[in-house]
Amino acid sequence: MSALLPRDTPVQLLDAEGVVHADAEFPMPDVEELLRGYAGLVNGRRINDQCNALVRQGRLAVYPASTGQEACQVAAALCLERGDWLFPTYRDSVAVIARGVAPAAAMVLLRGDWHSGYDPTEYGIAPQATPLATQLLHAVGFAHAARLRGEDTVVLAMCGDGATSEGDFHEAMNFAAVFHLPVVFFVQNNEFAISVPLSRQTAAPSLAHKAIGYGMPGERVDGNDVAALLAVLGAAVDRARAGGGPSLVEAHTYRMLAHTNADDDTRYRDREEVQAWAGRDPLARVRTHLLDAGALTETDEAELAAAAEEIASELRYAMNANPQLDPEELFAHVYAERPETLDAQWGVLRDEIERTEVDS
Ligand SMILES: Cc1ncc(C[n+]2csc(CCOP(=O)(O)OP(=O)(O)O)c2C)c(N)n1
Ligand SMILES: [Mg+2]
Repeated sequence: MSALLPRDTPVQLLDAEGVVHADAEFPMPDVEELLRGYAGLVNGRRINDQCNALVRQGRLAVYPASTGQEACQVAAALCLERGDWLFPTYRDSVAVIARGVAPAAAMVLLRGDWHSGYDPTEYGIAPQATPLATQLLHAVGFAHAARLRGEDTVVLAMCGDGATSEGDFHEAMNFAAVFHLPVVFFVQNNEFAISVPLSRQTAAPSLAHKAIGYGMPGERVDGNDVAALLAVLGAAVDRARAGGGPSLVEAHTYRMLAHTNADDDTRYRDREEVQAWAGRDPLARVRTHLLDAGALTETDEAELAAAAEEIASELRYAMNANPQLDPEELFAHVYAERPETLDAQWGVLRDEIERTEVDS
C-alpha cells in the first residue's frame, strides 16, 4: 500500500544550481530529450513575455501567464505521443503550443474571439478549460471511451492546486481509479489560487497524498526541474499505457506573476517570497547542466534565441491584425433552432452595430 504514497520530498534530478542528483527510480533523460526540453523552455518564456506585453497593448483580453511554470508546460507536452490527448486549463497555453498548435491559434480564446482557435482532434488537445476541474471529468470520460473502443490512448489532464478542492476533482479521480483508466492527473501546485495560498486550500501533507485515498499512486516532483518532470511524467504515461491505471503527479512550482493582468499580487504575497523563487528558475538549471555537459554551445543558444524571437514576432504580427469577426456568431451553435429570446438579443445588438457604424 505504501507504494501508492508519494515521497516526503519532491523528486529532483537537477537542483537550482544545475547539479545532478541521481535517482534510482527515475533515471536522467538523455541529452536529446533535455535539449528538446530546453528549446521548449526558451520558446515558452518568450511566448509568456510576449503575451504579457500583448495584454498591455490591448491586443489580448487576458493572459494567465505560466511564467516560472514553463518546465511543467513543456514536460506535459513532450511526455505524450501523437495519438494521446491533453486536457489543459486557461494557464496552459504554453503546453498547447509545445504540442504543436500555432501561438496565434492558441491565443484566440484569450483574445475573446472564439472558444478555441484550434481543432482539438487535429492536435489531441481539448479546448482550454476556464471552469475549474471540469476538464478532469472530460478527460476521464474520454479515456473511458477510448478504452471501450480498444484504442491505445493515454490522457494527461492538467489542473491547479486550487482546482483540487472542486468536487469534479474527486469524481474524476474516483471514476478513473475504479475503472482503472489510462489517465495521468497532473497538478501544477503553484502555491496560489488567485489570492488563496495552499495552506488555506488543503490540510493534506501534500496534494499527491490525495491519490492513496482513491487507490492510485501519487508522486511529487520539483516543478521547476524539467529533467525530473520528464522522468516522472514519462513513467506515469508509460504505466498508464501498459494498463497500470491512473496516477497523480503533483509538481511543486510557483506562479511568478499575478494571477492575470486583472490581479494585483502585491496585496497578498511579499516580494521576498517571489524573489526566492526567482532563484529556482526552470531555465537556468537545465541550461547550466547542458553547458557543463558540453551539449549546448553559444551557437546553439543564439539559434534557440533567434527561433524564439521569430515565434514572438509572428505572434505579434498576427495579434496586431484586426480579426474579421461576425458578431452574429455569438448566437450560433447555442441551440439547434434559435429561440425568440436570442433573436431579440441579436436584434438589439444589430441595431447597436448599425447605430455606431453611422456615428463613426
Ligand atoms: C468552478 C470555478 N470556480 C471559480 C472560478 C474562478 N477562478 C478562476 S481561476 C481560480 C483560481 C484557480 O487556482 P488554481 O487551480 O490553483 O490554478 P492557477 O490559476 O493557480 O493556475 C478561480 C477560483 C472558476 N474559474 N471556476
Ligand atoms: Mg494555483
